Amino acid sequence: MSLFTTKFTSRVVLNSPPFYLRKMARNMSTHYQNLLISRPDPAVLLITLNRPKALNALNKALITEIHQALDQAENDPEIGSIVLTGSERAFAAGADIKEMKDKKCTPAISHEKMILTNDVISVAEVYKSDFLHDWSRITRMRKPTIAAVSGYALGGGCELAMMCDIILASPTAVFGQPEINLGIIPGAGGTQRLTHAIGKSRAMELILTGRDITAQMAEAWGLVSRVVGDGEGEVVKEAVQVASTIASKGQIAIQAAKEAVNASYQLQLEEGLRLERRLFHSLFATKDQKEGMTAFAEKRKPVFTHL
Ligand code: CO8
Repeated sequence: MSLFTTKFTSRVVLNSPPFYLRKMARNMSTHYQNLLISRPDPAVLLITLNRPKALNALNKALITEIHQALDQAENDPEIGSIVLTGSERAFAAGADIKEMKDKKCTPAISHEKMILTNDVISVAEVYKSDFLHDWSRITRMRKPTIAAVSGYALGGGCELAMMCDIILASPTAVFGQPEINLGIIPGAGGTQRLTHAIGKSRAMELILTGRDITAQMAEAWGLVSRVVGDGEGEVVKEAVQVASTIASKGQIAIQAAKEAVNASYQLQLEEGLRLERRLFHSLFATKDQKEGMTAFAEKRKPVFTHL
C-alpha cells in the first residue's frame, strides 16, 4: 500500500449522508440548513455535516450551526456523548476556500490599523473578535465527542476531527493538511494537534508537503484510534456504538476522565498526576461510585444516576 493517497476520484462513494440518516434526521433538523441532527440512541446526539455540493467545506454558517448543535447537546441532560460525521465522500474538505479567498488582513499605514476584507478596523477589534478562535468550541465540550470520518478530512476538516476526543476512520478516509498548497498554514490547530498526535517529523512532512495520508496510515501513526469495517455507514454505526457505551457509564466519572486525559496536554507529569489523584478522590463523593462498586460486589449491572 502506498504511503500517500492519490486524488480521491471514485464517484461510487456518495456525496450525501446515507438514506437512513436523512430519514432519521428529518424531524429534528428543521432549523439547520447545513446539518442533519438525530438521536440514534436516546443518549447519543449524531451531528451530520450536510453541505454535499461543497464536500462539507466549513463556512461560517456551518461552523455556527455545529456550535448551536453542540450547545444543545451540552445542555441536554439525556445526552451523554456526541458523534460528528460527514458523508461517505467527505467528512469535510477544509475551511471554505471560496469564502476565505478574498479575506485581507494587511498592516495599514499605522501599526494600529489593519485592513480586513474591505473594512479598515483596528488591531484591538481584530483581537477582540478573535478570528478563528470560535472554531474550537468542540474542544470545550465536557461531554465526549467522536469523529466518524469517511472520505476527505482535509485542512480544517482534519483539524475539526482532531478537536474530537476519539477519531474512528472508514477505510476510505483521507487525512491531510494541504493549506501549504494555498499559500497559508493550518489555522485551527493543525500544527499543534497533528504534531501531538503523530510526532514532529511526520507532522512536518504532511504540513510542509501538503500530502494526504490514508486511513490505514493514520491508524499506524496514531492519528485515529482505529479503522473500522468497510461499507456505507459502517463508521457511523461503530461510532454510535462507542458513544452509546460511553453514555451508559456514570457521566461524572466520564467527564472527570476526559478532563484528566486532556490535562496531560497542558501539565507537567507531576501536576497531571496530582490532578488525576484529586479527581479520583472526589469521585468517592458521588452516588455513582457507591453504585458502581456495590453493583460489582452484588454481581449485577450498575444503574448510574450521574449524581
Ligand atoms: N472550500 C470550498 N469548496 C470546496 C472545498 C473547500 N475546501 N473543497 C471542495 N470544494 C468544492 C469544489 O470547489 C467543488 O465545487 P464546484 O462543483 O462548485 O466546483 C466541489 O466541492 C467538489 O470538489 P472537486 O470537484 O474539487 O472534487 P474532487 O473529487 O475533484 O476533489 C478534493 C476533491 C481533493 C477534496 C478537492 O476538492 C480539494 O482539493 N479541495 C480543497 C482541499 C483543501 O485545500 N482544504 C484546505 C482548505 S484551507 C483550510 O482548511 C484552513 C483551515 C484553517 C481555519 C480557517 C478558519 C476560517
